[in-house]
Amino acid sequence: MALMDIQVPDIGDFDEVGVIELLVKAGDTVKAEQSLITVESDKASMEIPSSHAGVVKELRVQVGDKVKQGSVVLVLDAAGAPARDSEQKTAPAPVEQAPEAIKTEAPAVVAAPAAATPAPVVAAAAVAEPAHQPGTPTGGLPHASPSVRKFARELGVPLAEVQGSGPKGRISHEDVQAFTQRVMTGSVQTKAQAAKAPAGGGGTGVGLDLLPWPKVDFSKFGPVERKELGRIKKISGANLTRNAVVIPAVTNHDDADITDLEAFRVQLNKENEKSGIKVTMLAFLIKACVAALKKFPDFNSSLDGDSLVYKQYFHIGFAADTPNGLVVPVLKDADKKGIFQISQEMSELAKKARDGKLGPADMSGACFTISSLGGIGGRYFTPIINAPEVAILGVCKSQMEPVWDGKQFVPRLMLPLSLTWDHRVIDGAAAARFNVYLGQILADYRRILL
Ligand code: CAO
Repeated sequence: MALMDIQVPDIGDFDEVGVIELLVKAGDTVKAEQSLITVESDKASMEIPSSHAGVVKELRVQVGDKVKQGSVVLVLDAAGAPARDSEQKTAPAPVEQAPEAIKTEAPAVVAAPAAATPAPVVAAAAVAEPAHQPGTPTGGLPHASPSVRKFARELGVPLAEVQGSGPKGRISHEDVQAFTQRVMTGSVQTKAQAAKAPAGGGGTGVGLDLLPWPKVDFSKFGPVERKELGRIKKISGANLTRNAVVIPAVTNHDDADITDLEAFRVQLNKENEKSGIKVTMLAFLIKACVAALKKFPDFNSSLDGDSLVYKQYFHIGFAADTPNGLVVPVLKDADKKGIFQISQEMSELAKKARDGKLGPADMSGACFTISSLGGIGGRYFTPIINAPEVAILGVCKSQMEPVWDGKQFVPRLMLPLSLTWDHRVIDGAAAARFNVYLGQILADYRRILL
């Protein structure tokens, strides 16, 4: 047995470099000049070749280690291996260099090894030649030049899964690009993606590979003040983000003619002035939504894995704006309550919300949510679904509009409706029907009896 330390040769301008890839493992048979590890400085990466042929006895470096000239890469049993031609000296093969690095000297040519590093000898200026020739597989590594390997590493492409189009299956830059394109379009899955994909097949596992959040020093542009987000904003923010990202949500906009309903509401409030209960448009909307949920039960369901859970109860959440942030109290069993009771309970819940006194029971169990900005203004908006509900109705301020009645334009009070729905559960046609039905009830409330 002729054990020898294989050391990092002279690597030119670079003092210390990081190990980013191990190309061999203990037990591998390596040839002279075969690449052993890849190292990377801030300017370039290069492969460190073996000065001798033999069998790897022990690796002395790991990914993440810092190495420099003379660091022992591995212990090699060179017994019986043909000695390397002493004239054919081994240089680290640069993988890719940043422009500044190219301007600097290539790794220096050293004629003789330093005393402390007898084994490897560095020779020849840096060249972009691959460390491995096509057709010379190295310990099971795919055939690819160092620059192609670096390119694949940067993209996170598993090179072993790329089909090479070159001689003897050599992988080119174009092969890596084509593979990446196929993965991004979903026509191919990497093994890692396939392993992560849910049972039953769905999903490409591409994931949200988002850019980091922009970090801006705003004080550079003018005076600023920093305030911590409130507790409600922190909690609702996390929920809203999940719901916005996970749910394939679509919003249908429509208008409902509430001319007669508003007149009825005003009349009711006049008649019942002394009761102290103010009937709101939202109460009528809640009742109308219950009727629509009964007619279109998919809207009163929740996704649970591959199943839909259909609720036999009708609890309606309504978004309430409070000084501390947005909360959603839930009006329970709306199907069993009349307009007066709904108006009264809503006003109590809204007060509790503003006073910050809602308990968890007041805010749980909703089947469907209404978010009304009608008291404020605006035309349409795209509310975010309150998971695990599958739809939400956004309502804006009603206004008089000229509506064509077949003969003439007549002034009608029109209520803008924005229905956001989960496309995994509901189709566009069903959403349009839901909105149309809602509009019909609001235009003629007698239809709720049908
Ligand atoms: N069109 C025109 N006027 C409307 C209207 C509509 N769609 N809805 C309400 N109004 C009127 C009311 O009639 C009332 O008028 P009067 O004072 O003359 O009677 C006035 O606007 C104020 O109503 P309100 O908003 O206080 O009452 P409400 O029952 O409509 O709503 C509540 C109650 C709790 C939903 C509401 O106060 C609220 O908090 N809304 C904001 C919801 C929200 O923030 N949604 C966004 C969520 S996404 O961030």
